[in-house]
Amino acid sequence: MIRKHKEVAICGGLLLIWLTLAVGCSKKQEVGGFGDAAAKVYVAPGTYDEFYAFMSGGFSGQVAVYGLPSGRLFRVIPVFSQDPEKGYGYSEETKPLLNTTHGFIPWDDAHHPQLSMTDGQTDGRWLFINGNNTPRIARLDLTTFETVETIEIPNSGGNHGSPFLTPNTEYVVASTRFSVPIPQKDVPISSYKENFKGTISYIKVDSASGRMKVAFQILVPGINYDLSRSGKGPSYGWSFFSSYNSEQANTQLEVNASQNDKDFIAAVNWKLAEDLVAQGKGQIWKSPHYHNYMDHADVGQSEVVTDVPVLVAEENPGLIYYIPTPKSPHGCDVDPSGEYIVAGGKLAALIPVHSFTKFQAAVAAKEFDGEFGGIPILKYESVVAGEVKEPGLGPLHTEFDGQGFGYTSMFLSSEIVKWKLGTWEVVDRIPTYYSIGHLMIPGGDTKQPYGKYVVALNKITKDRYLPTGPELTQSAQLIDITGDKMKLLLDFPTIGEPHYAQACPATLIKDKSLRWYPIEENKNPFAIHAEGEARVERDGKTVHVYLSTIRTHFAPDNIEGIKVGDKVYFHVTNLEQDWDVPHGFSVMGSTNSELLILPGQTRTILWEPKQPGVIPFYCTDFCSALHQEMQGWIRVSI
Ligand code: RUQ
Ligand code: CUA
Repeated sequence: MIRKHKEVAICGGLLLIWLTLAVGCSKKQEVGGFGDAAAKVYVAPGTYDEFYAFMSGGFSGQVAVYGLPSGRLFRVIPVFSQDPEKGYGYSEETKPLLNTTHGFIPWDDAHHPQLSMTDGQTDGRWLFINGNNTPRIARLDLTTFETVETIEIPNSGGNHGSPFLTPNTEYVVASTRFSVPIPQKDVPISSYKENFKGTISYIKVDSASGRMKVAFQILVPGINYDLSRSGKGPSYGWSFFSSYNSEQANTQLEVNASQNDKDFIAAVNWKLAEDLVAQGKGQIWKSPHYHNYMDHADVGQSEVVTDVPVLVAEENPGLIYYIPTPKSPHGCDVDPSGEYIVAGGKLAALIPVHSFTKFQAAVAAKEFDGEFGGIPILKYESVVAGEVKEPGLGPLHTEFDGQGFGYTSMFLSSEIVKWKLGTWEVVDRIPTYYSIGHLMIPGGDTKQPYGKYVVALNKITKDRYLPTGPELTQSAQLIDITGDKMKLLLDFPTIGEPHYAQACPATLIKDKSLRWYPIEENKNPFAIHAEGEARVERDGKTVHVYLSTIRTHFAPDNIEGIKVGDKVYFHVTNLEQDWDVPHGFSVMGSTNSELLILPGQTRTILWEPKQPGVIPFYCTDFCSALHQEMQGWIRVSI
């Protein structure tokens, strides 16, 4: 399939490139010749995968959990999107997680999963992921694989550079992809240069509970802050953000934001920022934002937080430096030692690698090359450690194997290049099918990567799978990196659009997995703890049905006395105390979704009967041989 012109859009950037080249889709791979690949990905029935992989669903607003090396999909976890399969975002308990200052928002664009870390290593406790559209960060609990918290990021236009972590999960960061007037005001769009700003936010994570709180924000010049990594080892205390549109263009960015030879990596001294805020140097801004969390009773709560300390970058010398970086950099990655900062200049013909040691020396010697928005720009030559020459086209993201090599995804030339840290020479390359965005090595952003595989996360899969109409699946490709030459092992489809993914050894998570919620600890105010407590209570036009489920019946299963116009809340408690025995609940004609109630849990759904009659309800999850019998009726009268 040769195409003369191929229009490609880079996610995360706003770039359209007309390529008069037959890259990507033209180089269909030979079939066969995979040697022992099948054996390497075969996980025999009844045995486990070595790694959990958490892949973002992109515009599905979800996270998908896969096993590696098999590529088997285990679970889809709803985060920013309502999910009728699980009743997430439909049940009264989970609806608060989707509250924002813009109202109830049942969707977002989830890009970058990030596993919590202790001392720069994955600890298997939580997974964070950003919502790009209505700026939010979510936290998932890896004992339950459920979303337990969301926080809105105030003073932000597009939360892309997020939620990258500091090495002990002290903070998750969030940076503005789209500069906007901050605080918001009604101004001409053409006044971008005077009025538009960005923010870089640090969200404190409580080390015991995981609870998030916006600790402070830094008001920065109005350019697009794209991706980030934190320093570690010698660079601990700093974080690095790629940026583009240093042209500050407000129209036709594909041309106008691609003028400058170099944009910046912003190096932020977050330890200093912490001190400045502690000294009261932050201005307290009134910036209302929602903080939503599942409380001790597993019931969602929303609170509005208003006060946010804001540091103005240009008023606080030493807080931020700009490192010139070619050209419209996208990825920004720090190697395991913490010495090297690698940028993916998506329009650059090379991969620039900065040195933290040189950066510090350049700052001390004031080797500046002017300033931008009051922030000193360092000299490129003073900071750059080396350049990976002729890597291919469209470098985006880099991960590390812990053996001294970097692996960079090349969007335009659809390949992964492997290069050596220190000598910067390209040592291997492998085609991907097609248009790779992110790539992921288990632990590839940590101090000690687990290595073994690199997973390519591809945007386009033309001719790789059975066709499914105009939209084809997106996909991941598993590549063996244990030898000198990378070897393709497996293709597998993914949900939504996988931007980033992270993986860790299954042993960090699997033995902590919760099997059921202990019923004696169920503090939901509408929970019942035994079938004898099941009942119907009326309070004016509101009816509370305290319903229990256990194999294989509901109690009560004959409900009378409901009237047209009532608001009926079904509070369904699953009394099972056994692994993998959820029950479902649905009512004919419900305008809401079903409920899926995990063992020991209570979930509530609202039903508003519109006409008289006798309405059936039933269990939607095949729970035993008598699942078909698990049903009941509700009589509705005028
Ligand atoms: S971004 S590749 Cu958020 Cu690179 Cu998608
Ligand atoms: Cu309970 Cu089917």
